[in-house]
Amino acid sequence: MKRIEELRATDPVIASLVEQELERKRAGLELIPSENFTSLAVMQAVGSILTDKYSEGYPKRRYYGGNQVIDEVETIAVERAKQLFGVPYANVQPYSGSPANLEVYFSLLEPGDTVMGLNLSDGGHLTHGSTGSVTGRVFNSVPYHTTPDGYVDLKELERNVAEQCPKLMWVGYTAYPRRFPFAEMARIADSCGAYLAADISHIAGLVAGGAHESPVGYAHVVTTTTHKTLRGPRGAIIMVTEKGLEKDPDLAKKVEKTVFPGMQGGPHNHTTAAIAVALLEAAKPEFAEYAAQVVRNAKALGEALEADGLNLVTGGTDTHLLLVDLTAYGPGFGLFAQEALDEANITLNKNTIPGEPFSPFYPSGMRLGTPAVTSRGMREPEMQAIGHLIAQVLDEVRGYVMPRDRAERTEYLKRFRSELAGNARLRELHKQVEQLSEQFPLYPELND
Ligand code: DSN
Repeated sequence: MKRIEELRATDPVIASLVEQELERKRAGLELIPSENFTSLAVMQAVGSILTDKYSEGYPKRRYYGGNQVIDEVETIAVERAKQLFGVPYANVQPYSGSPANLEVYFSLLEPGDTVMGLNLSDGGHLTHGSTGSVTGRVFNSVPYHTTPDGYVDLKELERNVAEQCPKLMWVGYTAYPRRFPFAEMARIADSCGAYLAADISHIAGLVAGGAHESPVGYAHVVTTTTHKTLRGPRGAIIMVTEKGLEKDPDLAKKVEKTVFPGMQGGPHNHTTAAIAVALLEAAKPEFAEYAAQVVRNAKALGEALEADGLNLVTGGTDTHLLLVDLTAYGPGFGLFAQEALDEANITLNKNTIPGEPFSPFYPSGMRLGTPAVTSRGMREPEMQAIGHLIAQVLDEVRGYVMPRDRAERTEYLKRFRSELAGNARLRELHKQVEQLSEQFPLYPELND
């Protein structure tokens, strides 16, 4: 980026790090499925003067003066969210996905109430009742799981719901490659009068672009981050559906009060403006084409990986995301895979797989996806090439076996990392990654 002269003059250290990150992205392949490249318009809104304003409250009901402009910004963002997703209420103030989900709990539940979300290591999210999160400690969390073949185990869920009717159920996942079962989950939630909250953070862009079914006819509440497939700034939205208002006409008011003053202070107005810009972009026909291409690319990448002998959880994908089962390389191989791919400038993340045989920190799978490479303009032929590059990188580390003993593991990983750094074939693959990436400029409009 050529426009950080003032930052460079004031703080050359941070400016240099920003440039290094830009270079890392430019030369590499970003395959973390929850990451993307925002437009320059979104970044300009994030970097705007709106960051300076305090505006606790809501449009026309603020605790500070001088909010004439901010009121308009927030109103536009809210209206665009309502229109894009087809909901009667949207709150664009949540700072990010985890606060948004906490705000849903504290709008709907009392401490100790029963909640059901997909188990973290089966592809759920921390805030869906994991014991690592406050949500699993303040509420009575009864997680559901995936079956050994990787699909949501609706039968187990149905049994659990019949036995201990939860007050809230989450449908929404972070490492689940198949369509989110909104209709099935709604039927189960309705059978005991539970609230159904859809967390569409991963697939919001696909929903907006028509490449995944919308949860709006099924869920009472919908949450999403704005920075994943939706391609906006880091932020979040809570929406209440017509179905939610039918169940509780005060639901929108409850959410509003929980967000502010319940759990947050001043809204991040620069983010709100950038969310508005992203929502405008997401309503355009070219975004629908983008969303469809994200899915086509994920399928093509999955096919390429399978052709090279890799094993996909559920055998494929319906979305932007792929989960690869690496147990054929050995339990706990995910870290070797992630670090070797990092060495070649291919970025993805190690991930647990259904029935994880090792541990969450040393898992046996890897998670990858196509939102960011699709934003760069890559299509099926590039997915073929990327799949093949990944398989070649993994071949370089085949044979490493993750020790279960902690002290042994520390020594082993030291040796692994030093061998990785000296691997000439990985350096060659790194060059090939660079050559591919550089054909797809990040900001073609800047010639940059
Ligand atoms: N960290 C996000 C992801 O990568 O899926 C979820 O919060």
